[in-house]
Amino acid sequence: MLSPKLLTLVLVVQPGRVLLGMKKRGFGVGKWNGFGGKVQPGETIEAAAKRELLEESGLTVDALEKIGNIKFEFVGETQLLDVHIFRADTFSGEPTESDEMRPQWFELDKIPFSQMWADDILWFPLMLQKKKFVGYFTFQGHDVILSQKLEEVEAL
Ligand code: 8OG
Repeated sequence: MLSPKLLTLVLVVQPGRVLLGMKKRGFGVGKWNGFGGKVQPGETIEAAAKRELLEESGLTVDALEKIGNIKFEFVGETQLLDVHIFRADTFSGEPTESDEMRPQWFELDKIPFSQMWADDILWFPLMLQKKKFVGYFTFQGHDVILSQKLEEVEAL
């Protein structure tokens, strides 16, 4: 039996660019990613998304738009990562490096997919077009996708 683990991920998007952070330690180290982490007991998913964004990037947001939900299975591991993905189009504050992440803006035609999780290149185009999606990916290790399902949905 897989035990689900709730995680958040926030992409901050401005006209023509997206903010990513270089993960400095832990799970996904060395990859560019949005900002997020584990939902704590008693916390809503959205509150967790805002907290993790602030902790890792220094940015505060009022409104987050739910944009996707992807579940990740890793062969040989018992946890199923249930990642709730949000997009933020406005924010306050200045991107600031934290212990976990080094933030950097990327122009939309220069997103560093070769240094990101392998699934991201499949759903970033949907996210950037504000299309909602759900997915299920099975990984072998952290770089190889064994099976994938990704579909657009009307609502999450
Ligand atoms: O707290 P921690 O840093 O371990 O949380 C993991 C973060 O990584 C969380 O924001 C969810 C995110 N994440 C995955 N898998 C993937 C993935 O395949 N692509 C992207 N972009 N993010 C992922 O756990």
